[in-house]
Amino acid sequence: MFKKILIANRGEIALRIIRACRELSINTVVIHSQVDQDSFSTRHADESICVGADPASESYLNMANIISAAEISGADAIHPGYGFLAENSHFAEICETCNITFIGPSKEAILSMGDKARAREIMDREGVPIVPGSKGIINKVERAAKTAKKIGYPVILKATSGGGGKGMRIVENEDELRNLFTSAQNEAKASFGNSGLYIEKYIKSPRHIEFQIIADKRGNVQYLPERECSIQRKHQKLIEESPSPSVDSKLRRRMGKAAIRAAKAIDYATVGTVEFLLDENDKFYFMEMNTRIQVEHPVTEEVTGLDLVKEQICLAAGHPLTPKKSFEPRGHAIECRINAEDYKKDFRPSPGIVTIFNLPGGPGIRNDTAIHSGYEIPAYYDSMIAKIISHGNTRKESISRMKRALDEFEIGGIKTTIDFHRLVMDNPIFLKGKYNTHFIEDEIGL
Ligand code: MV4
Repeated sequence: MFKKILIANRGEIALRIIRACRELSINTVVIHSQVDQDSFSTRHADESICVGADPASESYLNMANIISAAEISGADAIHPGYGFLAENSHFAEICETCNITFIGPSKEAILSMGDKARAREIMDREGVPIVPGSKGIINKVERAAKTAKKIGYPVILKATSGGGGKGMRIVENEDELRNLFTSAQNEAKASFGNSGLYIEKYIKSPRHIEFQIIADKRGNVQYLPERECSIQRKHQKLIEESPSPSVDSKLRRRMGKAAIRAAKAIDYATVGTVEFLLDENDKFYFMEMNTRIQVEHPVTEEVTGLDLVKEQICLAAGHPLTPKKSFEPRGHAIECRINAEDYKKDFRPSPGIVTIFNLPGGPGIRNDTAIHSGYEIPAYYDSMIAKIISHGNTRKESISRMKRALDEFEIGGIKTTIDFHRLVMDNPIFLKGKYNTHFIEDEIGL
């Protein structure tokens, strides 16, 4: 097992990893930027090292300084968390070269899942359902038009180095395709350094259902109950829940087995997430695979009793997957991401000093946060300041606990999305559980 882990991240996920290390009796060293000098994660780690100035490019993305911090502190592993370098195959390779374990999958797995067109081809070869579309990259508009005609409009153009919704275009007909294709290539080149595009049939009103995977370094893979992540705005997830109100045990087993095939196709190890689109006829299609621990992992922990970060660390250290029965979820969990944003003003960021910060608690409530009263929210990083997770025996109980928690949660000095979440918890469509990825624009009108 590792003796010392360097946490190459900040905020709530850095604190979350420190907590897991503490329970495993592993020493921790956390890196930070200048502005994060006195953050909760630096206070709770055994050591902290400043790796650069506030902009992420000079600190949390500064690979050379992070590796130096690992060498200086004698860390034998690095946990990247999510975001920043978590899915950077070059960083994983540098760790390997320096004999520091990267707590995640192999650099090859990160690379292949980072190339979305290649990921589709791998999944198709392994019998994982994919959306009808192009075989690999399409470079010429003529070929794009031919493929689109074959699968039928509307289609969706996607950047192979994009993901998470970036670089996507929905196309209704051939004229639009001919007008959009080149600009989509140029935008992909400008945004991701790779102009490669692929085409898929556009699935109308899909749900975003994702499966947590845990896998050891000996080829054993387990799926855990799904997470419903359809409540998103501009491809930013806002609310997640497990299990999905749309998935019954039979569909769970079918999708879970497909997720295992996906992981085995790339010799996946540690923890990862296979994202699917679920259409209105309960057909599901591989969308993407995320090769990191995700923001929303707590809802899976609440319905399985697992500590996914401890699992991830033990699996990265080469421990075997302790064989588990196929998981049916235990009760129901919901997560609301609380952001420092003014949702009445198009969710614009609301940085500043938090004057009041009283967290909710009581039965079935967990909060994952790294801020406190008096904390100044820096403008350099993402706006999420806390996650509130509720758990209950039923979805109804989980919702009632989330409502209570949101009413208890007091934050002063900045605008937050607490009241937005409170709105959703009262929304009839949400309460029925029959919602899709258009929920925010169609039902909340934001
Ligand atoms: C799609 C789609 C419909 N049809 N692909 C969005 C982010 C990236 N994960 C893929 N996404 C989508 N891909 C096909 N063929 C609709 C979306 C989509 C979406 C998917 C999941 C959750 C929220 C979404 C919001 C808008 C579009």
